[in-house]
Amino acid sequence: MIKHNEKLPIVVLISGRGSNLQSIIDQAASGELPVDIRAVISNRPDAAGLERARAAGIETAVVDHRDYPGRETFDAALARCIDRYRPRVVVLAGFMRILTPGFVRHYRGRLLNIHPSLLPAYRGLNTHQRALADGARRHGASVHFVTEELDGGPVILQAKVPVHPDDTPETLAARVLAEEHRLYPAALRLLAEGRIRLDNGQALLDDRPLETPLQLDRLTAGAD
Ligand code: NHR
Ligand code: GAR
Repeated sequence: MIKHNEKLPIVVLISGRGSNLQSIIDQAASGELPVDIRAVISNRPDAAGLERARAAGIETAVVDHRDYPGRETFDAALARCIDRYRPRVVVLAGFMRILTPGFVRHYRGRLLNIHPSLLPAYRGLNTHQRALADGARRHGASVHFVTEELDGGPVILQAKVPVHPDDTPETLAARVLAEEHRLYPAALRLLAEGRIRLDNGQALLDDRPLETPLQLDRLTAGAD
């Protein structure tokens, strides 16, 4: 295994509140997470997460999708903006625009997303509402490599939460979000340590195929 002692340079893409961004900022600041957040980029000028980045002294940029005639031109501008910061990894944290195949290929193996469901269940939007409507008993969040297939790339790490009989989409979302705030830093640490990579469309952990996603509770229990 290759040891990486350098901090992993990342750019974080957001569209809104930025609470996942905050969890990454906090763990990076405390030294628990060896990443260097080079910039935070939003497609929405009013995203609250931009203020979180500024408060932490991190560079921010806005690439407003409404300024572009279509997805290809928006994605090209977004990629130009990202590449000025030379990140090794691009982190989608509540980023709400579907990305074109060309963009995804440009960052193959270097693009991560956190999705509020136990993938492959509930790809796409409104995941909490759909889990409740189905009477699901377990729900959660997943960190995955982004591929051309929406929410379909290899899953690295998941966290599960119970669904309570009296849950609303809001109470369930809050329970999942609390886990997300532990999940994304844990996944980024594996990447920063050089333990996880994408190879031929498959996630490898310590150079072996990851047959099933890692689970956060087992990871923090200290399997090694
Ligand atoms: N792009 C690709 N190619 N592959 C993925 O897996 C992606 C992606 C872009 C974003 C995040 C994803 C999620 O975690 C993500 C994964 C937005 C939409 C969506 O329908 C769907 C999934 C995700 C993010 N967006 C609408 C659109 O037309 C806009 C919605 C809005 O602006 O509120 O792009 O859930
Ligand atoms: C999170 O729950 C994240 O999983 C989800 O949006 C929320 C963003 O919160 N992402 C998506 O739904 C992507 N389509 P945050 O802005 O506070 O991190």
